[in-house]
Amino acid sequence: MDEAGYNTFLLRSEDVFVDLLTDSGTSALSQEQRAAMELGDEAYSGSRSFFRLEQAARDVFGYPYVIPTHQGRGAEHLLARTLVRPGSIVPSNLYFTTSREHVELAGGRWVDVAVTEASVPDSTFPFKGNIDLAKLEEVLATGYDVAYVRQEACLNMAGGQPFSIENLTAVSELTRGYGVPFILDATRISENALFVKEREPGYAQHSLTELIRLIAQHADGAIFSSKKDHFVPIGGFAAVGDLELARRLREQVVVYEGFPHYGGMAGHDMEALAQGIRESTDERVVRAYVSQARYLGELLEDAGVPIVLPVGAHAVFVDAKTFLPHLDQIECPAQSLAAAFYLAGGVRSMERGIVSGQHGHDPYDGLELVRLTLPRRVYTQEHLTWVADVVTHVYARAEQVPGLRFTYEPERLRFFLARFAPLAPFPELAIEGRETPVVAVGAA
Ligand code: P61
Repeated sequence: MDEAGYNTFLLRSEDVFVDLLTDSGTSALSQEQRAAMELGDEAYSGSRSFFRLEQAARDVFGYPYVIPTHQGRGAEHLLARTLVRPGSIVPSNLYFTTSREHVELAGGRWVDVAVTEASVPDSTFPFKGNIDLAKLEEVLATGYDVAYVRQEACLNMAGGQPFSIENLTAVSELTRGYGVPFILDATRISENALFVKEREPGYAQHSLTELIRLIAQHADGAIFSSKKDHFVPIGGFAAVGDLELARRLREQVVVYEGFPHYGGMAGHDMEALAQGIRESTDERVVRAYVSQARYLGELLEDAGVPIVLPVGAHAVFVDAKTFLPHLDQIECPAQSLAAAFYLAGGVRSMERGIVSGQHGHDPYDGLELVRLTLPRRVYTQEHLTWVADVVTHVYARAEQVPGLRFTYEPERLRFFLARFAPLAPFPELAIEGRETPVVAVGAA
């Protein structure tokens, strides 16, 4: 941790035992995806692989125009350059780091219109991804220049929490009533669809395919980081319903990503993605990884560890403010707790608190979470038991975990590259007397 500046992003993967940093690009490809990759058509333009990708995205989401990008933030970049005018605003549920950054780099301003429950870890409200309609209406009615309204599926920063179709419908009607584009961050749309099926009255009989399409059709377009729901190591896209908007996005893609028939991906990447999009509608596949998160959540809840409720789609989020009550938020409790989990048992997680969320010099008193994120189709139940043991081991020694201070603070998206030093020495945390599970994961 010393070498890595107490930042889990800066660890080498070979020094990690169970890697729950992210579900981004870390899932296992299926044999069908690997097979499809052999068909990659690497033509610069007119690639067959692009047309297969376009067809898969059209079939599943229903948007006619598909603009590929190297990953999600590539699509966010194009969208911001196309729709954000200097001084305009983007109302959204909470925020996502790269999404907000691109809006601001284009001269726009981010406005949070999430429901208040989104920021309350122990609230069991089932739809923390909802937008507060009164807040949104106030923003729309005040006469601001609104670039677009954004709603994120399975809201990452709130703990992977879904919106309801009832709320989505109301947001869509309200936004369109004001003549403003409505754009989804559909990165985790499959899990959102599954939660709707499980939690929202009237949808239990719908297939995941129907629900994904229904959600997508409420918006004018969507951006996707395909590194999550589509199981690919790299890839993303924007998809829209309007030809004029598609043309403007394509004018940007040729500048920043590549020709619109590959957008920063290789032909074989597009093949894996086309197949992954189809797999992302398979309820058995989605249910399998969502229930892994639920399983880990139950182990932690049973041990009394404070976590975000309900357990979300792709991760279990530990509430570091409650876990480490002796630390002030300015001492970066979640960053320090992530370091402690690594020291205790080689478990890599991610800070989602003040280090990720504080904006410029504004004071930050929002969520302070550590995310234990589940790569899809990768880990076994035994790994998750290990993770729960590690977390509960640290919980029993929580009062000894020190705070951190920055020793290097980058100007933008500081959490990726920042370095820290402990404010007091870390205690000896490594779990003694227990063999690590005999499972070689990611062995070179
Ligand atoms: C993640 F620490 N997520 O969750 P890209 N929208 C949404 C995302 O979750 C997302 C992107 C757009 C990551 C990777 C990551 O602060 C961080 O394909 C809802 O990563 O460019 C990415 O998609 C961007 C980790 C990104 C971070 C930013 O782990």
